[in-house]
Parts: sequence; C-alpha cells; structure tokens
Amino acid sequence: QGLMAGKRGLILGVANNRSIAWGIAKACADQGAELALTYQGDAFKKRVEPLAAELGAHIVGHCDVTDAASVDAVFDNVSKLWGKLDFVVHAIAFSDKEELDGRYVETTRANFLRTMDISVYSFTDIAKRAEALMTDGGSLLTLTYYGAEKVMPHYNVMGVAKAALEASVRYLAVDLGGKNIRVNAISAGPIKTLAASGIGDFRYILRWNEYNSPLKRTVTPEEVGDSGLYFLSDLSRGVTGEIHHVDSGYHVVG
Ligand code: 0WD
Repeated sequence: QGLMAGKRGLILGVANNRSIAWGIAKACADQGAELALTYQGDAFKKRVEPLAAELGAHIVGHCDVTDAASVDAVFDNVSKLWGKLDFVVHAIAFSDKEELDGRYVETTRANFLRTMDISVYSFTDIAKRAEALMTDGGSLLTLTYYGAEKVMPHYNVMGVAKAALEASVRYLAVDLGGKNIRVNAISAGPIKTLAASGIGDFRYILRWNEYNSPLKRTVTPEEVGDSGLYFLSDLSRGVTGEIHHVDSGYHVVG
C-alpha cells in the first residue's frame, strides 16, 4: 500500500547513495512504487546495483543521454518489463568543470552545446519517449537550481542551461497536458553530491545558504525526495508546469 502503490517509474541519475535521485527513489519505494534505475557506464554499475537491490528496483541498463542507442535500449527494456510507465525522474546534468570557474563569457561553443545536450535536451528527449508509455497519464520531474533565476557564483553555463530546462518544463507541460501527463521541476538548494563536487567553493555556498536561508540550514536528498513524492503521486494531480523550490526558503531572500 502507500501513496505510490501500483505506480511504476523510471529514475535516471542515481550515481551513488548521495544522489538527489536516490533520495527520490527511496521516498517512492517507501510508498510502494515499483522502480527501474539506469547507470551511466560500468563505473556506476557497481554502485547502482546494490542500491537497486535495496529497493527491489529493476536495472534497465546503461544510459548515456548523448547516446541515442542506449536511451532506446532503456525504453525498450521498460516497455518489455511493464508495457507502461507512470512516472519518470530526470536528475541528470553535466558541464566541463573548468568552465564553471571564471567568467561565463569564456564558455566555449563545444561545452555550451554539450551542457545543453546533456542537461536540457535530454529531458525533452525522455519526455517524448515516456509519452508513448504513459497511457494512463503520468508525471515527469526534473531537477533545477536557483542559478537559473539569478547569477550564482561558479554556475556559469549551467545557469543558462537550467533556465532553458525550466522553460522546457513549461512547454512540455502544454504539449503533454492533454494526455494528463504532468511536468514539473524541483529547484533544490545546494547538496554535496558528486555533480556538486565540480562546482568551485561549494563548501562556501553551503555555508552561505545555512546562514541566509529562512530555515538556517541546507536541505538533504531525503527532503528533496519527499517533495518529489508529492509531484510523482496523485497528491499533485492538479499541478503542472511548476518550478518548486526545496531550498530551506533561500529563494525568498537570495
Ligand atoms: O546541489 C546540488 N547537488 C544540486 C543539484 C542543486 C540543484 C539541482 N541539482 C541537480 C543537478 O544539476 C542534476 O540535474 O540535480 C540533478 C542531480 O544531481 P546530483 O544528485 O547533485 O548529482 P549526481 O549524484 O552526481 O548525479 C548526477 C548524474 C551524474 O553523475 P556525475 O557525477 O557523473 O555527474 O547525472 C548523470 C550521472 O550519473 N549523468 C548522466 N546520465 C546519463 N547520461 C550523463 C549522461 N551523459 N551525464 C551525467
């Protein structure tokens, strides 16, 4: 039983047990969801396998969003496994960490395009594939950051990418709304994950958020997971196109 009983979801972006996607996966599994996870290359396979086992989740293969064949294979596997899909979590982003330092204006064309491809286009690509399997409606969720709205130190091209990702949420919400597929994003406060290790002065950013956010602390992947549960469950059935901050309230002061 539970809020997610009978729901089947694909979660992309579990790299290890500190990933935001892992916080969301646990919250969904606790409420009775059946899950499918992917891994990015063999290095992550070893980490994701025991995590999947912990939740009784299926592993539906290697997924590198820049490699269409791997994404095709993942959706084929999901289709064979379940024949349908109720929700998808997209917790994927990448940029060359060299270019997250210094000035945004120095961003190269190659890294701009790669950052956009992995961090923005992949969500649209996955939404299109998910649409075909969401025959009873569904919920799509992605992860964004305040650097989309305001200039944040060391975020640079990733801030530009997150702004585009947030706009994608709104366009996808319109495209898919007629099929009762909802599309939302959580704008998470800073959390020490593998991806965050590419961001300079990250400890300082965490401190800054502790001192200045209304709750006087940072958030955890578990807290993002619980908010994710709301978007992925029927509790949020009247909500789409939303960018929801889970950041100890930092956005009201920052
Ligand atoms: O402070 C933070 N950690 C915040 C993260 C604050 C607000 C938002 N976010 C976002 C991130 O931008 C990302 O969209 O949350 C999402 C999840 O990030 P995370 O949980 O912070 O990071 P992590 O555990 O590293 O998972 C991101 C994963 C990758 O890990 P690495 O460490 O390799 O970057 O995204 C996956 C990969 O597993 N990933 C890919 N997956 C498929 N194809 C690809 C790719 N090409 N590139 C990265």
